[in-house]
Amino acid sequence: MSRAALEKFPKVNLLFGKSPIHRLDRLTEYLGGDVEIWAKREDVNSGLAYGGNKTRKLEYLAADALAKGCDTLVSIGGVQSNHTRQVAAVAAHLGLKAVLVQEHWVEWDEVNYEKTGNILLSRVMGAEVRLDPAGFDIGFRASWEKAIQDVIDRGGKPYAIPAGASDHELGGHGFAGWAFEVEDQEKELGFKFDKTIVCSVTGSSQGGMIAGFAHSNRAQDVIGIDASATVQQTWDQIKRIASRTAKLIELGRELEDSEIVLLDRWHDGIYGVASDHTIEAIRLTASLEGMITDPVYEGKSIAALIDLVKEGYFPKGSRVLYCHLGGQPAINGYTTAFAN
Ligand code: 5PA
Repeated sequence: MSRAALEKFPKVNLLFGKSPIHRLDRLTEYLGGDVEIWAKREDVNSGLAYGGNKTRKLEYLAADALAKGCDTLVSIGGVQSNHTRQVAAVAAHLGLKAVLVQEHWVEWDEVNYEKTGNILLSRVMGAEVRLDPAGFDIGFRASWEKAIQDVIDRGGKPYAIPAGASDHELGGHGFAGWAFEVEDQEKELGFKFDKTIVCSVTGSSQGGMIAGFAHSNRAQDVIGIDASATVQQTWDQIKRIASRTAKLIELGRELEDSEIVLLDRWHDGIYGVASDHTIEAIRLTASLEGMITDPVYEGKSIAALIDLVKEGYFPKGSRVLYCHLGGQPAINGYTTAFAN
């Protein structure tokens, strides 16, 4: 039921196709070989400015924006937001404008933090970038409402996209589709993954997966790794998005709290800054696999995966799917974390 219901929602194609799944052989071997580690790569899902999880979500929001005749995408994130960079790319690709509010979500004292990485790419793509001093919060913000109003005052037609394209009625659709895509790829591979690991902050990557996997009662096998350090707010938002998406794609039942699994040991106590432990996990994965993860999101979820395997969390013989959500451009703002 769910898959057919999802297919009724219009989307614009922004991805290359199915994102690739492959085995991380050397990481698997390094961790003893009892648990097979695989990755599904949203970091290479699109040719639009390095892609990432938002590009998949934006397939649905962009279709809605075009159907409504909007001419400007308005969104919000931190200075090194991957999301706003992907909004800028989608706007450029579709011939729309983009207004991006970039808040001071992270205290990171590095000379080029406000000039390099994601924010540089957004500027290159022609987005209007507005720096704002407000701190980290995944909720709705006055600066974003103001940016929307400014577009109206200028005679434009804004399409409002909340942080991470998450708390929006179409925010969970992209990753509900991701869950169905995994099930198709599992048929090709000839086996099913036992668990999925995914980083969560604004919640619609995990929330969408939960809504998609719930139809085959696999939602609780999605292990969210919080990187917000405002864990309850993220949990609540995942639940809200998963429930809304499940309803829209006609799951036909309510979700249980036990289907929302969010672990809180790897956020390093703060959004946007990585502990030495996280940096070590980033280096380990990069040196064994050539797979790059970032200090804000994916470094924290790969650290969690490594620790969980070491701790024996997954039974012997398990196959674990690490969902790589992108985010590498931000590493350019964190050169001092890798200086020695
Ligand atoms: C982000 C989010 P959700 O926000 O869907 O929970 O995904 C978390 C996440 N990995 C995981 C990467 C690389 C991400 O970029 N990024 C935000 C951004 O502004 O970039 C929304 C916070």
